[in-house]
Amino acid sequence: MALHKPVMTVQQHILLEQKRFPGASGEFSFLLSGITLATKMIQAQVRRAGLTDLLGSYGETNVQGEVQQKLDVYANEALLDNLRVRESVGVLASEENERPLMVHGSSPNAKYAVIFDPLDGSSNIDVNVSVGTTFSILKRAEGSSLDDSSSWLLQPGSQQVAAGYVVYGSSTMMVYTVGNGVHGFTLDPAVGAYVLSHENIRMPAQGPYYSTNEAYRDTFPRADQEYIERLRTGKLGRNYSSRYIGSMIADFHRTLLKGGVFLYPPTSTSPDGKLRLLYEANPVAMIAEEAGGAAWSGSQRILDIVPKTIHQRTALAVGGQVEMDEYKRCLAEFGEA
Ligand code: AHM
Ligand code: MG
Repeated sequence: MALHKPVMTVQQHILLEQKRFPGASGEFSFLLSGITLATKMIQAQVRRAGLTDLLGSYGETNVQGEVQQKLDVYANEALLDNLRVRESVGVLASEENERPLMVHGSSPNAKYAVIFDPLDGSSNIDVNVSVGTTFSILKRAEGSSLDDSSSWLLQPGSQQVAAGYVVYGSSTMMVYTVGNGVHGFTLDPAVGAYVLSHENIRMPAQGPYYSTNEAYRDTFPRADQEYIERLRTGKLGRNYSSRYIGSMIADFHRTLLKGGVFLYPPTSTSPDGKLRLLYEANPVAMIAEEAGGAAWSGSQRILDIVPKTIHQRTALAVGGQVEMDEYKRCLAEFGEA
């Protein structure tokens, strides 16, 4: 009887996926290994957060005007340090940094821009609630200037060549897509490797939960208020229950696996929505669509939005087919805002 069970690590998986691209040289898998390594470092600190001196605020505010947690800063540095040494990376853009970093931007070998939110939901960290890292990878547009970071970054999400996230929850899990399905890998802490645990994830067409910050409901646009009312009152043929963690990645991860809808509409305090298009909405939108779901802002498909600035915000509704069809119906009936 064989005692050893073969496993598929995320690195093996990426190498197999890469073979689908003609002329692939291995540089893309090396780039992604920077993300897997950095997120293992981040999870090690997250797991020990109460024991080390890494809890609490760092004493500065970031470009979004939010108080930076020490772990935000640690996570940002871990990603920047591990990615800037990959020669295929030309630009790094982090939610925590005002300006993107040109790393090998003028090298002809630099092809990719990596965009990330190092620690999403970090205000939850002190109370042991799940947080996450998101990433989105764009390829430098053909003919675009090597030294101008905007031409690398201000592309619609439909141009992403890969996207994913890591959720630091009851286990650490990485979910990613290169446009060929969505795959989930659980970190085996004893071995230190992300191991394939959720192959070809499909979002249920209809799920049991809706997820939004109901405290702001009275200030949502009319279409969103009506939509929530329909979910609550059985108009979609089932009685929805509500779940809201306040960590987008944790809320989205549940929505991806169990189905339903997550929404963060415009509110009186965040009239353009709170979430960031490049760091948060684009990666989850690509994953949702690849898994059979959809993602919309108040007026259009998230992946069609052409960004004007790297830190721009957007309204976001992301979920399964049945929920999102009804969402679009509400937008058509009640207008977007
Ligand atoms: P962050 O990137 O500064 O951590 O903020 C984003 C977080 C999301 O994870 C979450 O969906 C949202 O903020 C929660 O906001 P609210 O507390 O307004 O419901
Ligand atoms: Mg954040």
